[in-house]
Amino acid sequence: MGILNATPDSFSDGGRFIARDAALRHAEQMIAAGVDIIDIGGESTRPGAPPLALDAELERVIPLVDELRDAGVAISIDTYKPEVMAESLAHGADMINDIWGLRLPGALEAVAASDCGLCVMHMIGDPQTMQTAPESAYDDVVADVAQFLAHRVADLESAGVARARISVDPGFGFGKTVEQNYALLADLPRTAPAGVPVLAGMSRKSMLGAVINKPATERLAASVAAAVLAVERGARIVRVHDVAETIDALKVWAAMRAAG
Ligand code: 7PJ
Repeated sequence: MGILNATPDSFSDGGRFIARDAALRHAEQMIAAGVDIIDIGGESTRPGAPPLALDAELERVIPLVDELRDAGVAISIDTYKPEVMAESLAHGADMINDIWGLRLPGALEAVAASDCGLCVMHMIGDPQTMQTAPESAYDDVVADVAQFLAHRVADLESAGVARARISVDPGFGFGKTVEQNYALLADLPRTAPAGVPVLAGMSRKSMLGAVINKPATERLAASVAAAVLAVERGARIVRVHDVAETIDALKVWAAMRAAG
């Protein structure tokens, strides 16, 4: 899964066009590199980021769905807003990736009637507050995340969502200390209900920066390593910025697996 930021336009109208154009070129590069899913996100959910207005998010995301839905790869939308989910699905998106795990009012209803794929992520608090006190938030981070994800999958199934549509994600960096993030990576298979595919997103995150002591722009090798470690532990989808490099690394992993 390649990350496509449908990000801000620091300029006015001309800038908006340039930003969209840049996003499309980035998408084309990821497709040429062999990406399977493009994850379009309009709102930054980094720790402390302010929320984005609905209209602004729609304006960033929907034109990209229109441009990319026939590009031959699956289109995922990284949103927690039910209106953005519904509108994206109406425009042909294939998957909804929700950091809130479809817990906000209206989210389940927005996806239940479609047959889209889903990613249900674990997070405590919200992006403004989640890093406030992660060290005291869990009894046992792996068991607590596993229990949360198992409950969400059960709730979705009760609401009529087929289990085959669901993937789960422990939510690296969302209300976790560095040590808790690595505990989740080490024990990744234990975070998911049996048979439900795991999505892992560690690309360029601070859990990597904490180990190599480098800024986000210099975390390529660490991100690729993290993706390989996640896939080795059973992750079926890795959410990454650096698609070409990650695919190369996973080809080496796959060649080893095929021989072993
Ligand atoms: C994740 C995400 C993640 C899923 C973001 C960033 C922050 N969706 N959206 N999992 N992270 N499913 O990329 O640094 O870890 S936004």
